[in-house]
Amino acid sequence: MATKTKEAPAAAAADAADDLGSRDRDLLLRIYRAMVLTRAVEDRMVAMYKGGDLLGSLYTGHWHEGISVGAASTLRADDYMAPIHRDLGAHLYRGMDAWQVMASFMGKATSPTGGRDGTLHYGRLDLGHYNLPSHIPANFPVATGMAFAAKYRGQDKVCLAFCGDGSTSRADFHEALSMSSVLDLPNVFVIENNQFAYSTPISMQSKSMQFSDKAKAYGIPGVTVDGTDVLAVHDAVAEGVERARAGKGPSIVEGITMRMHGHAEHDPADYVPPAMFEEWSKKDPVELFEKRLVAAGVIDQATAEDTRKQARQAAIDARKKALADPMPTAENIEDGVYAD
Ligand SMILES: Cc1ncc(C[n+]2csc(CCOP(=O)(O)OP(=O)(O)O)c2C)c(N)n1
Repeated sequence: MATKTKEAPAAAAADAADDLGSRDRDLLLRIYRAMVLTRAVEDRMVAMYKGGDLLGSLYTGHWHEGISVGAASTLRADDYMAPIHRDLGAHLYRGMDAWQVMASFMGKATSPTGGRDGTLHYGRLDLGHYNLPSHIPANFPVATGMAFAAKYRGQDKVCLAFCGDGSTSRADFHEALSMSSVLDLPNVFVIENNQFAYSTPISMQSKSMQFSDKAKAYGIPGVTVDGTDVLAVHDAVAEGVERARAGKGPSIVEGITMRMHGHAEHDPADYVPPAMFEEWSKKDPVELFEKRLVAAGVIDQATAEDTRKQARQAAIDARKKALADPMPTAENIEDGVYAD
């Protein structure tokens, strides 16, 4: 089965003759608000990292908002998701609270794992969000298992899994794809191509022209889209979700973007050529989508400013709550860690 590339040039973002009028307005607004909130929360968390609020390092998804929110916005509430460390947007879109993520990075007792996850590996099983395993992309075989469980139980649920470009070199990626494809499981696998796996550039990671080409090995569809165009991601993933729910098996969607911060906030990313940052700074997915909504008359400038103001306040309030929350105590620190 062929892989294809869907071009969605940034110039289209400001094109007044956009097709936004034919789309669900409420969905567009939900996507926009989630992207703005994600950026505000991550900017706040960077400040928190610098200010010493957090226990460990901080992994962010600047310029990944189009992929994480665009993909998550295709799911039903009862579907499953196996996100990675760049996918705050997917968590927030589907109901995770910003303070819970902050509480996780602080090891607080009120975080979804009660402070037991080593700060980064938060999830919400009640929302269908599987906790990120440390070893990447170990979430892919788990996503395959979740999809298998749904199919076995006769449920029409889909499991959406995310990984980075570097993760596609690992065995678990191929094992998951192999099993999911041969059993026609209801998976969509999203590859977040952000140009680097820690300091390794994509040219040293793969000979494939595009990461979605890896779909060919498994006889499934693979498509590459502009990951800074949230609607291009949404449409490509929606196609995969529809296919998966109809029992036709998995597919791969690659979104191309840039990791605009270091691997984590402790990493100054000196190995990235400055010209690359310069070039990609013109493709901020949040800004591009906002401009597009304003140009098409879906929102006006005042609404955009208000949305950003509210998101900033929500991030400030989330920090206050997370800071005030308690740490686990010596008496209960081992609860939930070991199986009885
Ligand atoms: C098996 C394994 N090896 C190494 C690591 C350390 N590590 C965490 S993220 C990462 C880079 C991942 O790159 P990529 O998959 O491209 O995702 P990105 O972080 O760029 O979004 C590495 C090497 C790990 N978590 N698991």
